[in-house]
Amino acid sequence: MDFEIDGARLLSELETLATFSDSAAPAITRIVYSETDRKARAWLKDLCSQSGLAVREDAIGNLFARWHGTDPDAAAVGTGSHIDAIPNAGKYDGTVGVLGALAAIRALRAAQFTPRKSIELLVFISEEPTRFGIGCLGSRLLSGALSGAAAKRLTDRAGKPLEDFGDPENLALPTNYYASFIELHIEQGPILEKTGAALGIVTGIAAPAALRVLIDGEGGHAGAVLMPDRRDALLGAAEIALAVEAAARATGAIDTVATTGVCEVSPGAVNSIPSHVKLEIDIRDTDLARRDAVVKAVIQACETTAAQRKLQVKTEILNADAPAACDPQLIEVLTEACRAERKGFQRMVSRAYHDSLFMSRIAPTAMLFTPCRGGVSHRPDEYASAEDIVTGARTLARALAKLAA
Ligand code: HGY
Ligand code: MN
Ligand code: MN
Repeated sequence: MDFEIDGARLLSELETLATFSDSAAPAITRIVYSETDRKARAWLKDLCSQSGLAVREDAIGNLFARWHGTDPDAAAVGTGSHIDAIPNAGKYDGTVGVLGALAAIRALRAAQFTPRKSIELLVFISEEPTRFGIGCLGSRLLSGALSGAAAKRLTDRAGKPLEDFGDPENLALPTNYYASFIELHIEQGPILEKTGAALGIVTGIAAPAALRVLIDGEGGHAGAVLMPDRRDALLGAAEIALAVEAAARATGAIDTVATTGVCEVSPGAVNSIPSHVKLEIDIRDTDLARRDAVVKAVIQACETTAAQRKLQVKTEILNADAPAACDPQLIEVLTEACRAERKGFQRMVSRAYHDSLFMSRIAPTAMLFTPCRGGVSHRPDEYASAEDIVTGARTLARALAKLAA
């Protein structure tokens, strides 16, 4: 069976979704639970209803859009991704997996395909860590990886608790709610473009960890306090950031990566010695033991810097998750679907994390990648070609048809 993706409609919907942004084009900023995010999700909800899907939303905003199959007792085939975006991001991260899946469902309906198993588009809330410091909040709660009680302790940068946005209790999906789950996503790396493949079949998702480090020094007048008397929190932070880089490089493995992505200095005045710094550090590896060794080395470096510079340094592990292996049968289904597409494809790991990292705990899960130019992502110049996006959506349609038959 061949399926016709309405490419023009898919691309125009991606462009419309990109207009829901709190930064000037081409940069996209769509932080979860912002007014912009709320409007984008309301727009998307309408789009799903107009496409004939039964839409429901859970208490924190995960969106479920279901095409009921002929066998109501059969576990559904799930697909989907996220539409929240970090500050100053691109327009394809997450959105291709949501609107591409909607386009795939429309193509199946247009081809008079009748699913035996229901097909459900799931739009995860809060995949990005921007507001609450932890990624994949929606899928952690849906998979039971994070309890409602633990989620209630999360607050955003303004100190607002997650509960102000919705009750995170009792959101976990029953086991075998999905018979399978496939996420379409841009690669966010350079491999597919380098090898010229149009499609990537993900075999595993790297293990992410995030740390928060709070550094307290003395502060004081930039002119009056002499150098030997200073306890400058920013210099401690600088040493720790360099230790983060050194710890990642020291493993000798190319799959170990670490980034100090957040550095907030206070009081933040040019003539006042930094008294407090907040760092947030992202550490990943495809190998769990290696990743944990880097986390340990970074915590050790914090303690050494604290002692040497007479600073108070508090470290907190925000998350330290296991890697995910994708389901071998689903990898076969995706391989068959890619072959039918008659374009180059290859198997690969995902260094970015995705909601599939947690969906793999409650259902056989796999991911389908499409190339992104120069491997650039989480930047305004993130770009995926119309042709590649349509190829990804059509390949997903094939896989969904096979799984829901
Ligand atoms: O950070 C990540 O890997 C994902 O893009 N949120
Ligand atoms: Mn992202
Ligand atoms: Mn993403």
